[in-house]
Amino acid sequence: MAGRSLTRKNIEGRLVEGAWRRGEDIAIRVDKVLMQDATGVPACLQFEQIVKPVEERVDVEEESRDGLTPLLQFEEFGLDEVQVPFAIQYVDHNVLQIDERNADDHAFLRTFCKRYGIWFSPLGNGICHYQFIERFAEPGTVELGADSHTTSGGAMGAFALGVGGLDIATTLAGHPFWFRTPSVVQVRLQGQLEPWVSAKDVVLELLRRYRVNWGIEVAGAGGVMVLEFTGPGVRTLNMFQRMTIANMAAEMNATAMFPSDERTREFLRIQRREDQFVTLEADEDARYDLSVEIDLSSMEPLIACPWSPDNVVPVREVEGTPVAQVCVGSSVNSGYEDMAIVAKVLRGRELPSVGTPQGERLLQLIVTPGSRQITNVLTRKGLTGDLMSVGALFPGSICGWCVGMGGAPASGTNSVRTGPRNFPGRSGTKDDKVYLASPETAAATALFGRITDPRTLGEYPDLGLYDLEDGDFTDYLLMRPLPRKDRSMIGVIRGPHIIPPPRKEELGNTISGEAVAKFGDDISTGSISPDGPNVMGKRQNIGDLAIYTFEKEMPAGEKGVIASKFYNIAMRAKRESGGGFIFAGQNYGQGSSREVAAMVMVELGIHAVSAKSFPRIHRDNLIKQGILPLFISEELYEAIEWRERPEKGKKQLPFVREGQIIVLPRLREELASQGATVTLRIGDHEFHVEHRLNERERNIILAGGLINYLKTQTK
Ligand code: MIC
Repeated sequence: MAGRSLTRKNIEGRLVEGAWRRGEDIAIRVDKVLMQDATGVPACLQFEQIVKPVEERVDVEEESRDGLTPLLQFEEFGLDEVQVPFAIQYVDHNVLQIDERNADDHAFLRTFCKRYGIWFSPLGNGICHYQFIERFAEPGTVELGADSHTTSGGAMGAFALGVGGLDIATTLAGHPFWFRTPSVVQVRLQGQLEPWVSAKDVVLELLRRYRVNWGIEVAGAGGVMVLEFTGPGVRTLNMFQRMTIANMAAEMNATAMFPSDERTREFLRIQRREDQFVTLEADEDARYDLSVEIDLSSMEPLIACPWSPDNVVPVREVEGTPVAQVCVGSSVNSGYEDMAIVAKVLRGRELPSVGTPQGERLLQLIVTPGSRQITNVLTRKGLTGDLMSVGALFPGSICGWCVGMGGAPASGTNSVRTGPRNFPGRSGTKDDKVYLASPETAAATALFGRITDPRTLGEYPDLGLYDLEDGDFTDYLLMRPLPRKDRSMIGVIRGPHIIPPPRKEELGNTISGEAVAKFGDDISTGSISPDGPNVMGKRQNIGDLAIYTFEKEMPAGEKGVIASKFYNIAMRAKRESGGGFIFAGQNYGQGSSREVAAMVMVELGIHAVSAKSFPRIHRDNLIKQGILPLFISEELYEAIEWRERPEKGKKQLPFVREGQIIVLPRLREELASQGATVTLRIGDHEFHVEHRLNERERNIILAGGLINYLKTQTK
């Protein structure tokens, strides 16, 4: 037998069903689960629906009295605790607390964790992937997270995957995790990075070469692509550098896998967890689906220009571009060295004055270290002080500006950020222009107020050693699971907005409805269900959340007509035509794992989304909510008529002509009989549309979603 990749070894060690055959479904045991607050609330509410629907809302004041009833129901099912060895819930996304919703959600999650045996990391302790790597990730384990950047765990030699909240809920309820046998791509690293060139540049280089839909191209519909890093260059990268690369593998529709070697041991030793170290690497003759090579020594600083992480050019090509804001840290590049380099470059200097459409002002610098532990080390070494005296803002260890939670740049200004995504409007500003770059480039840019190649700064400063002293650890902030016997009196607190999500019914044989929108390529889940405090804070109530669907793409009041809001269009179609159909180009649903981007479709009566391609997570999320993802042909795409063509030079808006009725006349029959296509009619035209669903996925769609499907399995 040919040698095995590290990914394969790891997965085969946990197989419950199926065998490693590319593209075929397998089920594995999961060791560790992580959730964050923004995706965790729907995940926990669905966990309840799986084990037993909680019919009544328990009011905050009634916590202790009503707390017992649902618990007894869980006990009936033998499920009074989660069924994975380790699960943790973080609060790091919905943190602005602009009204009661965020705080009520935090209380719900805290008490839910207490009740069901889940660890809880409170607001301020750290960003999920950073804190998790520091304290919990282990080489050779399988980690699932309700956050697309869970991929960061690949830095530790774990198989780490971002998934939808419902996958998390089913895992917590004791089901194995089903997915396609991955396609494994070897990324062989040679050489060593030159000073001022960083791990961010390595991942930007991958994005520049292979683009955001690489994973879709390599792994196919529903497939998982793993970038497995090998070669002599790997050992030149420390844990935080590996995390940067693994984090942004998500941007290519992939996850990453690094070997567990001396650098891993070093990190675990610093974290006082050296006993969890094991050496792990691929066999020398491991077989890969594809191999690519990067020579670290020949890399130069790169930057992703607006509005896609793969719109990458060398920094020197955009040097001099004026910048009014620099943000460092958050989801990626929030490690010790990432922060230290900015502090060292700016130490004793002043932030520059920059010209903006709103007049002259000081450049704004926002710094978000990945965890309180990292902040403690920076503070002990005087680096937090350096940044503060320059004037940097410290909102805490939160996702913050990366997902539009504050820090929106002023209109018409450029922002350089070390975050992972720069989709249009994600920062919170409609006409934003966000560039993604390394901390080195960000620091040089902050110094001059214009994009600057950091290699012009001279000698690379000594960043000091990353080490930890007793006082740097923050484990005391974590809430550990209570002993089982003490959980019985714990009530789950539900604020007034928290309600169980809607569910679809079993699929009928014929479905029909109206075409409600037609999009171009690369629509992100952040465009489907928007980022930012107002909308992300409403995920505990899908009915409320649905109102904002596609708000960035189909603004309310387009030409002053309120009915052009997507919500109104879809609700009218649901009422008058029995539902809606969405059409789109390539890579529909890229980016965040937020499954609410599929859940709102249930609320809005959407039957199917037909697109040229889908990234894995969003396609999975649609299927699991019972929404049919179809693969549209160019002919069908063209057959859907726009409401009006734009004037020359203007953007095509996704509005379609009203009254285009779509019928899938034999859907149930066709899916059940395992045909490759389903029939779709528009007026007199008939199309045979590919669904690319495997047997399990077909059954989930037939049942009206994963929760219904699981119920049919346990009957
Ligand atoms: C992101 O980077 O887009 C987020 C914010 O972490 C999301 C999570 C979310 O939408 O809640 C993700 O990537 O999954």
